[in-house]
Amino acid sequence: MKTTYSTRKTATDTASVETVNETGTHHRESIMTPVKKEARRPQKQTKAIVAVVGLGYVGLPLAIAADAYGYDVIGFDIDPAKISKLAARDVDFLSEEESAAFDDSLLRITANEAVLREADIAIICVPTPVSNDHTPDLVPLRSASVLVGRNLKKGALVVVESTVNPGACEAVAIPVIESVSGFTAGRDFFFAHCPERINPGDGFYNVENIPRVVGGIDDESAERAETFYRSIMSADVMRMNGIKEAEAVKMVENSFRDINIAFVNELAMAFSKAGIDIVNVIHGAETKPFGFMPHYPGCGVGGHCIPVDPYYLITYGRENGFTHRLLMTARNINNGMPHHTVGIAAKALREKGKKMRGARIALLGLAYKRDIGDMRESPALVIRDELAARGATVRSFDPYVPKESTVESIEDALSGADALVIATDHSMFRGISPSLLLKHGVSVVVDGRNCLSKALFESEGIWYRGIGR
Ligand code: SAJ
Repeated sequence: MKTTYSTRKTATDTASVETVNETGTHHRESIMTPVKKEARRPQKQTKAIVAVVGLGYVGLPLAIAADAYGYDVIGFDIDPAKISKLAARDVDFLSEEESAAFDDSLLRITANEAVLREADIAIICVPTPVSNDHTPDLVPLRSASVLVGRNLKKGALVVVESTVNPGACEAVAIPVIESVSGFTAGRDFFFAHCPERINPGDGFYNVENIPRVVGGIDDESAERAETFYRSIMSADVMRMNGIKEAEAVKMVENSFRDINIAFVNELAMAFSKAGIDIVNVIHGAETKPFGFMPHYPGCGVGGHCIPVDPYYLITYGRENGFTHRLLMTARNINNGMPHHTVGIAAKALREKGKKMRGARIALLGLAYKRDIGDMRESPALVIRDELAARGATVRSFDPYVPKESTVESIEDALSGADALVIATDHSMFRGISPSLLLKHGVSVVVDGRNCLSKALFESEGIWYRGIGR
C-alpha cells in the first residue's frame, strides 16, 4: 500500500494521507495533527463560527465534520429532547468514526436560538418531507429560515442543505430570512444552496468524501460556500450556475433512482408471469460494461429522499404548467409494490387452502433500508397495515426498530406462522435457513427484498416467491 503525504490547505493545516491500494484505488484520509483536543482549536476564534440548524442524519455529521476541521461549531435543534440525547452522546445513526469524532468534538449543542447570533456561517439542514397527499411540506424550512433570519449577523453566509425543488430557496428561504432580518440577500448576507447527499447506513461514503454541488445567489456567495465546503471535505465541490441549478441537481439524481427502480419493479411483475427471473436478467445486463446501471426490484421504495423528491419536481412542474408523466408513473409503480407483495402472500395462502383473514403472518423488517432503523416512508409499514386490514395477525420483528416490533426475535415471529414475509433485507435475515422455517412449520416465504436463495428454499419443499423471481 503506497502512502503519500500531502499538506492540503484546510481549516487547520491538516495533513492528508493519500493511500493507493493494489487496485489503484485512491483513498485520501485527513489526519489531524496529533495534539490534545483542547490544544487542537486555535487559541482565539481565528476560525469562522458555524451554526448547523437541524441535527438529524444530515446536520449532525456536518457539524461534527466542521468541528473536526477546527471551526467553532454550534449545533442547534428546536427539539429539547434531541438536545439532551445529543448532550449525552445518545445517537444511533452515526458511523463509528463519526461517533468517535463526536465524542472528541467541542460542539456546542443548544436549543437556544440566541446563540445563532454568533454565527458567521448558518447552515439549514431540516427535513423537507411531503404531506399525505404528496404535496411538498416546506414548513420546517420556513421555520428554520425564520430562526436564522431572527438571529442573523450582518455579513454572514446562509446555506440551505435541505433538498428542495428548483426555485424553493428563492421563493421561501430567502424572502423569509430577508423579511425577518430586515437584510437583503447578496448585500447584507450571503446565500447559497448545497444539497445534502448523505447515504444513511453507508460504511464508506460520508460528509468528507461525497462530492457536492453548490450554487449561490451571486458569485461571492457561491465562492464563500465553496470555500467552506472545500475546507471540511476531501471530495470535490462543483460550482453550479446559480441556486436553481444546484436545487435541480439533487432532484435529478434522486428522481433518476426512483425511475430506474420503478423500471425493474415493472419488469419484475411482467416477467414473473412468464417465469423469467428478473434478478438473473439484471445480473446478465450488468455484464455490459457501459450504458447500464443495475437497480433491483423490491416490495417498495422508502426513505427520506427517493420516494419524496420526485413529488417536489412533479409539483414544481405543475406550477409551471408541465406534467411529469414519467415521474408520476414511476411513483405509482413503486407505491404499488407493497400491495403487490401482499397479493403474493394472499396467493400463497390460497394455494395452501388458507385465507388471509385469520392467517398468522411473520413480518421481518420494518425499516426502509438494510441495517438501519429508519422507518420513514417504509414500504414495510404499508405491508404490515394492509395484512392487518385484510384480517391477518401480524407478528413483526425488526432488530433495528425494537420499539415498533411486536415480538423480540425471528423465532418469536415464526412461531405458529402460516407464512413469512420479508420486507427489509437486514443482514441478520439473510442467514435464515429453510430448517428454521420447517422447525416452526412455516412453509411459505414471500421475500420482498429477494435476499434469500429461491433454489435452496424450494429444494426443501418451501413455497418461495420473491419480487420478480
Ligand atoms: N431500493 C430498491 N431498489 C434499488 C435500490 C433501492 O427497491 O435498486 C429501495 C430501497 O429498499 C429503499 C429505497 O429504495 O427502500 C431507497 O433506497 P436508497 O438506497 O436510495 O436509500 P436512501 O433513501 O438512503 O438513498 C440515499 C440517497 N441519498 C441522498 O438522497 C442524499 C440516494 O441518493 C442514494 O443513491 C442512496 O442513498 C444510495 O446510494 O444508497
